[in-house]
Amino acid sequence: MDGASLLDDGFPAARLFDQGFSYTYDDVIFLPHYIDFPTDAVSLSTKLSRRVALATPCVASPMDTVTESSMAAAMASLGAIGTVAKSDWEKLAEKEIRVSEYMTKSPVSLPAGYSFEDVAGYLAKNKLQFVPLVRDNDGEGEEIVNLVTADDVERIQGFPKLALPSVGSDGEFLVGAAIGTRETDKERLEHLVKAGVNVVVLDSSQGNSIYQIEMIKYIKNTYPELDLIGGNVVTAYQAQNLIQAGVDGLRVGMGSGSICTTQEVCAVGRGQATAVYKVASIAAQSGVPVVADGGISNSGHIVKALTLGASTVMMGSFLAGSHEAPGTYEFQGGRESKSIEDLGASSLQSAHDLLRSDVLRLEVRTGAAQVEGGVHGLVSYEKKSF
Ligand code: CPR
Repeated sequence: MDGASLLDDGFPAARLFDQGFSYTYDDVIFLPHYIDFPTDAVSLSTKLSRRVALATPCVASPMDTVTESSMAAAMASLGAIGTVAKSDWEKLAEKEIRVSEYMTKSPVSLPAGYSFEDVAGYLAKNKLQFVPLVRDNDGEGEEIVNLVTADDVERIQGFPKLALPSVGSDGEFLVGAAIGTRETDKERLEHLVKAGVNVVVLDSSQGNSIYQIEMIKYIKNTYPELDLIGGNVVTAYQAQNLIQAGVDGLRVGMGSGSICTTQEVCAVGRGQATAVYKVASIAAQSGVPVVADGGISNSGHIVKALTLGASTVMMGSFLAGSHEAPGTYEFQGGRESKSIEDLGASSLQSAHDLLRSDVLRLEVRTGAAQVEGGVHGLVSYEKKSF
């Protein structure tokens, strides 16, 4: 064998994913490439959909155990985004009712223009647990625009400074929301648009249906300025149909979610690594960003999803149980982030370019290799996922 053949090491993605196997994130591993830049030159800035840019490629799932306002605000403040299910609103018989009718009066308030630091200082100095922020409503009294609690201050001060926050042209945090494809979802969408939603995600495990395609056409006709993410899809054919209908982003995953039984119950789906690679490959030709939805249980899975062509990862169970998720939680240790530097990529675009030019090489990991790739052989060990 000559030197050139010996150097042709590992599999290009196109070959690896064309062998008839359905690979999960754990099944595959990237071979390290060449680093010619410092760690602080790595940028993870990305697009959630055609017109929504993010500094951090992470999305909180529209699940009632994951994303309500706290999670959406926390994700946006870190440069990522949350997608709310807003299900409590749907249960209200009177949808136009004002939030103020549910509230008790506060003896103190601060002007809405106060900075976070000023509000934090005011709460600490006066030993208060919360304070509403108000603005003058065109001479018709004061309008509450926010409520800051001492818990919010403690949490926000503890956030790592990762990236610029996700803020829209109106100066507010970006937020997404999920809707279905029924007639009632059109009314919900109208309220979401009035409330300032920045991106809408269609919620379906099999998105390639006449119902979704009609909904995509309705939304793009009625709200041409609103970015719309369709899905879920796992094949190039499904993706192509939704792209032709007009989506601005695609959500990928069928049966990969931590609480999803689709593959067992319905016998359809796809390994998430294969699904992300196949869909992202076709979506890239139309400039449609891909959200890799579900199956993330450690930071290596995030790197794999993004390197296989996704522009963002959507996470449910990975975020559930955190301070910002609804409900109660159990603390299991701190969290920190890592980057894609070992692949020799300084940005998501350069990772995708390396993948598609066949420079980046992969291999399938056998069961034994997966055991070796995790911590092993220790008497006791507490697993951390990132
Ligand atoms: P994990 O991040 O928890 O693995 O997966 C989250 C994803 O699982 C969600 O974004 C969604 O696509 C999917 N999912 C959420 N709730 C589900 C139910 Cl009740 N059934 C099937 N899939 C679900």
